[in-house]
Amino acid sequence: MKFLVATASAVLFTLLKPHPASGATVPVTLDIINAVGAPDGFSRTMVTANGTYPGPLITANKGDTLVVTVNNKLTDDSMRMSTAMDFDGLFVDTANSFNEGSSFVTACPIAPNASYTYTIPLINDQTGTFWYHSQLSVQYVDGLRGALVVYDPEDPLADLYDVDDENTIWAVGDWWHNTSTSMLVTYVASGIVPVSDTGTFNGVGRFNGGPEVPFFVTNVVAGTRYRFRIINQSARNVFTMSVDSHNLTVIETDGTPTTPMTVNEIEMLAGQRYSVVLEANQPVDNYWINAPYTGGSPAVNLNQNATLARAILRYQGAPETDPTAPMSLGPAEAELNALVEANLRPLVAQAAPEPDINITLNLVVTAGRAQWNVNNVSYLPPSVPTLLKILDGADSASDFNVTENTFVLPANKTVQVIFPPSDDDEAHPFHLHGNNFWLVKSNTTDVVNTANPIRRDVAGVGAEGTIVRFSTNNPGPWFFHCHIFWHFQAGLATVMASGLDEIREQVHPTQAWDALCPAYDALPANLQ
Ligand SMILES: [Cu+2]
Repeated sequence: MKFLVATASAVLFTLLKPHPASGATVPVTLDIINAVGAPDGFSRTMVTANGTYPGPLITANKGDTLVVTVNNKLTDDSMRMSTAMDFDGLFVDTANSFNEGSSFVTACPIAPNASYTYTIPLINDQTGTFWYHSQLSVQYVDGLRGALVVYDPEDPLADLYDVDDENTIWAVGDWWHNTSTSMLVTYVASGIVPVSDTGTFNGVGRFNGGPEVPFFVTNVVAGTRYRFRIINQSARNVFTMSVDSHNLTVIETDGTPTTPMTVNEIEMLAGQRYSVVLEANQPVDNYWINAPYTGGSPAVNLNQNATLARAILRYQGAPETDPTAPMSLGPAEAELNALVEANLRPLVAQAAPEPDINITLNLVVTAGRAQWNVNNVSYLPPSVPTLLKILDGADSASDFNVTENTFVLPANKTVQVIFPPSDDDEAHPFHLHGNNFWLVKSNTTDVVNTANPIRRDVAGVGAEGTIVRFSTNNPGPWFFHCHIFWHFQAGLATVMASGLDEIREQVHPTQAWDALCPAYDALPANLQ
């Protein structure tokens, strides 16, 4: 269904909004193929969905069922040949936990020349901005990442914006010229996390000395309000978003409708998402969208120039040229009004329940090595997925390898996880699968807020300490890990496995799921 929208300048244009009926089945086909591309002008072989970086936008409506068929057509064994798909931030019910896509937690990877269909009912009226990426090793570094939006036909904040469509997605991400597999070898040998060459904005970017790849252009019409959905699809980098001369009003945080909060700069950790409303209320012109990033020392990689991570906001009627303003990193100090995570409030206030269980997680790196530890354990993926062990009768923590760092929890309880303050200068974006959490203490504040904390699924863990609470009322083995995938690969992960009896009662995997592990286990190493 198409709506005609009249803007203040009396320009008519069509606004693509999905049909409002919910409960539809949304079929999606992702062909995972190697493709040669040059997002920043440097040509390399990539792992892609349907040949593009980022992959195609997936859209659905509240209450729909996504049916995503992943056809593994990878042929280049200089990178991982198997694959797995995670749909970041979507709630997953217990019965469907086998379709959650986390390698060696809820499923085995998909072998080359094989297919798997992830059937994902969208539950709990969840809406918002999400993304998908490979959840096998650090494979998404090679390009396998894309945006996923669940629209709300009854969005309570719809009055605040006029346009929200496929042209209002801003996906930023870190980009490397080397393959993930070669960089993983270097990381293991050196203990130094690979420093990106480039920051990409909707799949294009520039590096020092590289070609002047045209910046991505977002077209706007004066007098119109846009809902931009910003996704940090990085495996490491922190992006700081701003638009010259424009404010950004946050209305969504990782899928949680948010009490509108107007700022002019937003720092985003890997995996985080925000929707912002931008009103095109400035003189017709070109404006910089600034997306500088941090992630390791630029001295380690001389290609890196964070100032070159940007795009152009172009008003209808402006010349097709770069903005004349200098490239800045964001608002000047005197005008800065940066988002403070601790100040975010959900549109629907909800107190965090009192915890039944407390867990303290201490994150420590093994000095000089590519090894991270949570409470002295460095996570290693098991050969038999956690879920399969549970279905086969695993009942307590001792039924899992120590290196699975699996916390066995009762169903229908509230779990509080305390991350004590650390002396890390790089915050770890901890991400919970299958759920979100109440962020009762953000790393940006000393204050504990249990009355109306924001609910999200990725939050920074660092110098100030972080406290989250989550419910185990949708039991499952849910990955809880750092979204800096280099750290994740180096062991910075746990599994929060709740309600093991409930899992056994409710989870009935398909034959297609049963076939994944035998097929993967039979592969020679270069095809895994
Ligand atoms: Cu980390």
